[in-house]
Amino acid sequence: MSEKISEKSDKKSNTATDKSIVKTNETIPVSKEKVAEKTQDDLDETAKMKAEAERMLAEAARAKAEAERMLEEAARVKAETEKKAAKTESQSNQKRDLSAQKDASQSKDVSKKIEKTDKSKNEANTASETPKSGMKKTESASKKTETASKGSGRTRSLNDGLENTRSHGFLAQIGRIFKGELKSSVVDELEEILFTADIGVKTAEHLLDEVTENLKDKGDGAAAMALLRQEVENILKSCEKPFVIGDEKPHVILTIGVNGAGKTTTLGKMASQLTAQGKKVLLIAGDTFRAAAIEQLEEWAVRCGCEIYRNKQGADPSGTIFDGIKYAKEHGFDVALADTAGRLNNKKDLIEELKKIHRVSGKAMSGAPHQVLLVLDATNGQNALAQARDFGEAIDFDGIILTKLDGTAKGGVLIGICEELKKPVYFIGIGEMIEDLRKFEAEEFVEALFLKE
Ligand SMILES: Nc1nc2c(ncn2[C@@H]2O[C@H](COP(=O)(O)OP(=O)(O)O)[C@@H](O)[C@H]2O)c(=O)[nH]1
Ligand SMILES: [Mg+2]
Repeated sequence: MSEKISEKSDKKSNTATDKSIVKTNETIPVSKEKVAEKTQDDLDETAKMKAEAERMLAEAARAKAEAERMLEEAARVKAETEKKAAKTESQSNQKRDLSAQKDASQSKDVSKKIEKTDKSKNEANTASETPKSGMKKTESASKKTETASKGSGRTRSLNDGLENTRSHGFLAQIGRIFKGELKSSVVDELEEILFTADIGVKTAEHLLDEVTENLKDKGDGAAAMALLRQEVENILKSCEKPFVIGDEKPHVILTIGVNGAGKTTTLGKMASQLTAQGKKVLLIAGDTFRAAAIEQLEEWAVRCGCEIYRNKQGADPSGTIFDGIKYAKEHGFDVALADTAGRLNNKKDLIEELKKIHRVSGKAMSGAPHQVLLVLDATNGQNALAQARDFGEAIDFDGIILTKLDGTAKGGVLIGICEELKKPVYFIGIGEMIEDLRKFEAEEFVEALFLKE
């Protein structure tokens, strides 16, 4: 009988009844192997479930990145539409401002106006020299900008981004001495403002020459301001050029610039924008100097849902970029964006390293890098110009990106950069968001710079 039951129990599968389980328990000593087999099965099953869970997690991360990318794209399209509407609004505001200005200059209350001009000049000096006391003014000024440009999307942001430069930069000072009845000392004052601005001597001379004649002959501040605006626009237009990604696969872009200029952030923003345009983008972590720099770029790769080619900290930057370009070539990437370090032991080492990276890129792919972009920090003012000269002597860069225009009154440095370097300015940075990296458009920039509040 027990034999029979045992036989029956062997034949039975996992669906055995309680009774058969009892019987099986009785035969435990002979089924050790089976227990081991079952344990192995359980382990396999757990491993399978773990792999599945990991796959689902990865899938969720990909979906999240895609959703973020789509949100950013939607924001970009929205901003673009709003920009068009804002442009129309700004043009009609400008017309209104011009006629208001004309009325004001015809007013007979001359002494009152001179007093007002002097008062606002003093206020401006205090604001730009002592940040603490200037704080209040900046706050109220930015409130004004907010109201003035409410509802104008992309243009509002550019207006906001240039608020500091507009309110406290050299153009604001010139605006004040040109307002109303002109003082006899206006030319001297103009000269002083221009030569102490962040535009460099050459540009200061150029602007002074253009405007002085008008002041001397006609004594017309509004006309002189209009002339200055036109001249600034001419200079800026000379460095406006479309940013084009060539057909090479990959089109390799190398960024250079001092530490902290904004290279890594700018590359992350560019990668996001290009990915949103449907390009297959590879970020190459060529700044192997600091682990944080690699991690920073990695975060951007996650944000934009693009790939990153990285090496360990301390690895040879040229080798890393060489391998990265090869990888991009082999895997059909449209664009490869290579980051570099901005600080090595000294300036000479840095320049030598960049030259080597340049050479080695050409070995990884003939013609690479297809563009070298110099990233400059606007808050450095005249120093940004000096850096551009230094880098330019070592590497023939193709274009400029000027970052951090939002955090400075020295945005006028862009005029000096254009006039002196004669290189295209492709992008400007006015904040830390992806859409804060903007294509540089001279007309829009001048509009925001000369906006009346
Ligand atoms: N406000 C502002 N900050 C910026 C801009 N571009 C970069 N930054 C910040 O500047 C700092 C240095 O940037 P990073 O990309 O690390 O510079 P890198 O050393 O040249 O790679 C970071 O905190 C960035 O977030 C910008 O256009 N506006
Ligand atoms: Mg960096």
